[in-house]
Amino acid sequence: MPNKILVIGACGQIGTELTMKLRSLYGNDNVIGADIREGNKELMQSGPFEILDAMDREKVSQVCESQKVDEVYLMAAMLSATGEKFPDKAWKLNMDSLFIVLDLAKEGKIKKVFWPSSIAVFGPTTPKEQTPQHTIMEPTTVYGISKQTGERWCEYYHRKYGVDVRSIRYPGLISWKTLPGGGTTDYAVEIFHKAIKEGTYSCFLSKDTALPMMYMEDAIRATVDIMKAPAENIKERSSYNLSGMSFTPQEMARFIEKHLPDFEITYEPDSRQQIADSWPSSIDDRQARADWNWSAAYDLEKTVAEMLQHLS
Ligand code: AKB
Repeated sequence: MPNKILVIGACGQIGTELTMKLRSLYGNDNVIGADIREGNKELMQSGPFEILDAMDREKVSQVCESQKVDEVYLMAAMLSATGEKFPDKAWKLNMDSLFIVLDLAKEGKIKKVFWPSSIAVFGPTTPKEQTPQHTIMEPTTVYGISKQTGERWCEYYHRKYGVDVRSIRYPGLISWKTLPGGGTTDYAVEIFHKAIKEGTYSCFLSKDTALPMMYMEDAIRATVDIMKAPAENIKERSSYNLSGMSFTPQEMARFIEKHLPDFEITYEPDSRQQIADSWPSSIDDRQARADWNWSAAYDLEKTVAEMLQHLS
């Protein structure tokens, strides 16, 4: 069991729920949330919090040393769609923050690192269906390039310096507690807010764009489980493929209509369509299943029911 955990990017879509889960598992005082801005009330009030820029090497190091942190979850990142608007900033944030944390682990100042990768590491030349763990990876977004590069560096730091770094290639994540920001899969969350408030949604992807997705509860469980697994079980030190469900906007809309019969969806694909077209439709996660017992619990039907119940 870790003594102290630091979650960098604690106020983001994954960070918020991850921090709360880790606090419930390891004790509120043992899980420090950190972000460049404050987050929701529950997160701010339930345990320690630091205002922290993930690119500030000195401050990250000082928080880890002064608080005797032994595990860092680095959740701060600029996602695919925003990254295309600000390529320099995306590259700098995504890479600088990773090196800071990997170096702390290399120097023995922290014991374990979690770093999220993404299905964005794949590109148009990758097999689209049941994308294998090891395959062609030619990402076309800055975000995808930063994640693929990050994966190589994680593997390198493990092999060369023995750093215990663990990683998952998250698909699009669906959650009701915190909104996503700047991703290509964000429609799968926005659709619920609009369906409930306005009864209509204009989707920025075409109706038949199938993408890999996952309900947040599954993603958080996967994150906790991969970090708890014995080190010898983690055979993939770049990042693990992880699959929850795959669906198109039209399929999701049909499930929403079962609960809200008047719901209407229209399709106006924008620049995010090109990004979505370069990503896989479904993911083969057999290695995560074999190595650390991963298995998803939520399908599309269950996810839609949960989202509508919590947001209504
Ligand atoms: C995005 O759409 O950029 C992210 C991701 C798949 O990593 N949700």
